[in-house]
Amino acid sequence: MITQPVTVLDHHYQELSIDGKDVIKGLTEKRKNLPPKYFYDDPGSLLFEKICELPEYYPTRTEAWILQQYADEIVEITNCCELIELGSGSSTKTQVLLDAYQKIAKSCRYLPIDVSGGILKTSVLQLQEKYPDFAIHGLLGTYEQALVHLESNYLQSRMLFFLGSSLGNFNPEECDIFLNQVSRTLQPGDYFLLGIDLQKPQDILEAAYNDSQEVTAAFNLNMLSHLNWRFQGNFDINLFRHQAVYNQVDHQIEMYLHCRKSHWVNLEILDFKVYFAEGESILTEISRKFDLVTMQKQLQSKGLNTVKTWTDEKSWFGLILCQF
Ligand code: AVI
Repeated sequence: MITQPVTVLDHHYQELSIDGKDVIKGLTEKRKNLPPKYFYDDPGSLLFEKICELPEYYPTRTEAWILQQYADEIVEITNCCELIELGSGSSTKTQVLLDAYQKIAKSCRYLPIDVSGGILKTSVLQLQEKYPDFAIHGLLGTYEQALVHLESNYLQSRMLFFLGSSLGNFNPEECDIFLNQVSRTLQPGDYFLLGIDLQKPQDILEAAYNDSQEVTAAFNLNMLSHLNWRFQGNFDINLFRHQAVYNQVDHQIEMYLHCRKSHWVNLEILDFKVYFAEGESILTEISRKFDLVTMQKQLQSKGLNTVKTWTDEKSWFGLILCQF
């Protein structure tokens, strides 16, 4: 019997989540903004992979280093049967954990979850070949859909993990909702492994999001090309300029597209026209930078108690393992 490597969590997902209402809403607000999910069309996903390799963009390699150092210890502590990864992407970093699980010859179930069907399917097929003793099955959907699905499909002891500091792209309210949902998918004794980017000097943060090769600029501007393609728009990317600034009060990087010259933009499929004044900005992403102790307290308020934390030598990135 050939089983499908990926389960689509909501067959209407594509139509439902990209009806563009959020674009209209964001661009009609006083401080214009766009949801970061529009970064990730195919070219955007490729640009993000390139960002992860940039010399200035430390989070990916720092988290990978921590995982390499401590994967055996994580496996020894958790020793669970079902590994679930939210926002798995290419699952590259995860393989360090899967290797460590394989060493203790445990037959695990690995469920990678992503919104991007292409990358999910490819990585599931590759992983099935690499780890023939593991049951590997992808779930295609949003975090929210996946967490609802997991809540009502509990099989065995779990470790849920959310790496790459993707939590930082949620505002505090979204973060709270997300963590509530996470704890609803866990049973007493289950684990949650969270990777978070930590607060550090402004110059290091701003360099990571304003890289010298301008890959992050291309990634940010690509959002407008994506909207053009999806909604038959006429954004001219030459009329916008990328900038990322660190907001020291809210401890977050804010990525903007600044308009160089006043003009109108039309998104035909949405039947929507919007005016940009010269100097006006669109906020396309926040990337929050956390304090390890404060985050542990927030997790604890959701019943997620820290078992152990790990960081790198400079304390730039943190991994928190908690138990429900
Ligand atoms: C996906 N996310 C955790 C990245 C970040 O650092 O907030 C997205 C990113 N934006 C610009 N560079 C990377």
